[in-house]
Amino acid sequence: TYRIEEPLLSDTLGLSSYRRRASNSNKGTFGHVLVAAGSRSMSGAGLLCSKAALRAGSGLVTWALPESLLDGMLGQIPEIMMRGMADEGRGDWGKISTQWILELAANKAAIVFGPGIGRFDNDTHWLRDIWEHTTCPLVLDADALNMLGTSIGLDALSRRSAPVILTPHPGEMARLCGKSIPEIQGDRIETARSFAWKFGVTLVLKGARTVVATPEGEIYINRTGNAGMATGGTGDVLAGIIAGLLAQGMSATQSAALGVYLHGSAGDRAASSRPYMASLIASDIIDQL
Ligand code: B4P
Ligand code: MG
Repeated sequence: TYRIEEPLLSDTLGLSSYRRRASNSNKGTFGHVLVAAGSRSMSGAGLLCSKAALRAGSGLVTWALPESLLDGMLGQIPEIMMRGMADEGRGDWGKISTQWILELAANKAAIVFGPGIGRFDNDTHWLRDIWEHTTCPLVLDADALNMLGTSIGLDALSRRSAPVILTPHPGEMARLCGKSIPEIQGDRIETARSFAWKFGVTLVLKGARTVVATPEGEIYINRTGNAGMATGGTGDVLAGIIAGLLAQGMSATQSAALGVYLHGSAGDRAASSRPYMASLIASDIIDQL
């Protein structure tokens, strides 16, 4: 068991190399993230996730979203590219085509799926298509986690050659592993460790003292962050940060553990710059990255 502290991070998780950028680098050096996120009532999740991936340092970010939301989102973050998917005006992911998403995924260094996508009718095939036909690291969050069991099947997870990082909060973890939230919270480390080990994934069990468990059975416990972060959208920010680190070539373990640490540190800075942490909102975390 490790505690994440600055000296340990510098030595083992690559924080020191992350801080340096070679002077002759270009945006291609730092990878291209595909964010598949947002739906009519939760488009902000895609904005937060995309902006966080950029602030974490990825060279490029493309946000894929239902086409009817595109006009309202254009220009909100001038630095990101957007691609709209034909949605027959529905504003959801029900009409997603395998070919469309695979074309978008083709040249990406990391993909993050799930923030704010909601549930939709044909959600069983497309996640499996992505999982089978793409070769870059995948971050699955929010409703992508809720559809995991029916689309890919947990037992198949370990057969993917590129890394898979799952970022459940305790409620999502309960659905994934069939335990109750009190059972999970009663033994967060063992819950995370056994799931990551059994299914060959990197698991980020969120909440105060987020636990990162690796497929090899290692555990990292985060000490940054605060209760001001218990507010809508902060999980979407974390998923974007982790994908942004993956795109820069960090391993799944580095990206998950360092991402959780940086997310909490930025949250601590955001809280300390306000008289009451209650007023912290997810965008403040991005601003402090
Ligand atoms: P959803 O309605 O699915 O919430 P969401 O859209 O996923 O929100 P978001 O993406 O912003 O936040 P997330 O939790 O992903 O589900 C919320 C429901 O899930 C709750 O009503 C509850 O039933 C259950 N649930 C969630 N968290 C729980 C918990 N800790 N205990 C029991 N039940 C829980 O991401 C939030 C981010 O903020 C994470 O990175 C997290 O680590 C961080 N954070 C939150 N509180 C923190 C704290 N006190 N200290 C440090 N970090 C904290
Ligand atoms: Mg969430």
